Amino acid sequence: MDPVRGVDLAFWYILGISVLLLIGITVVMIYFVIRYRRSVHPVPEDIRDNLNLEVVWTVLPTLIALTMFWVGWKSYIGLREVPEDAIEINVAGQMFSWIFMYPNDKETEGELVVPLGKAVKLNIESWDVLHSFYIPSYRIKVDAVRGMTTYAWFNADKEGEYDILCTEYCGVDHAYMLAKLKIVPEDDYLAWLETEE
Ligand SMILES: [Cu+2]
Repeated sequence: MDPVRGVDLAFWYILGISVLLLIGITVVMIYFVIRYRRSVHPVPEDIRDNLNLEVVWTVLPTLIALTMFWVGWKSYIGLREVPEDAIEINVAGQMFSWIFMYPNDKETEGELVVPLGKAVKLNIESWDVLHSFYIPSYRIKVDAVRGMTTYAWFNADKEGEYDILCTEYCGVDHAYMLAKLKIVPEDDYLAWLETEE
């Protein structure tokens, strides 16, 4: 499944179930408060053991939690399985900017340009402390760790400009560690790739 759709599906599924439970529990709670108020039921009754009820309230939430896990797991797999035809760009985080390195050794700072309609794999590293590479529009957020290469990928399916942020507090200018993702037609990308900065 497309990663953006997968992540959104997991989000809305879990949020939907949470809202249903909130409404259900609140309605039952209000009903019980009124129905069993002290003026009507002054003496509480001690009720013990109801096997059927206990089985239901154990099995049902377990099944619901497992479906949440399944939806989340499917979306996670979508984020980790990179299409084979993806183009690869290396990314380095440093205090306080993102550096992008292209296959032809072109290097940019604060600007990631990719061709429209391609899957893009980003190999992410850090040159100093912990950073975290974040593109909200494509639902990817992966730590940049010194001495270790992590990765993320996205489907550049819509032309435009998108925000890139660092989302791991990395020092005084962390908040300014911003970059732009630009998705442009492939011809523009190839021409851009050959220009000198
Ligand atoms: Cu940072």
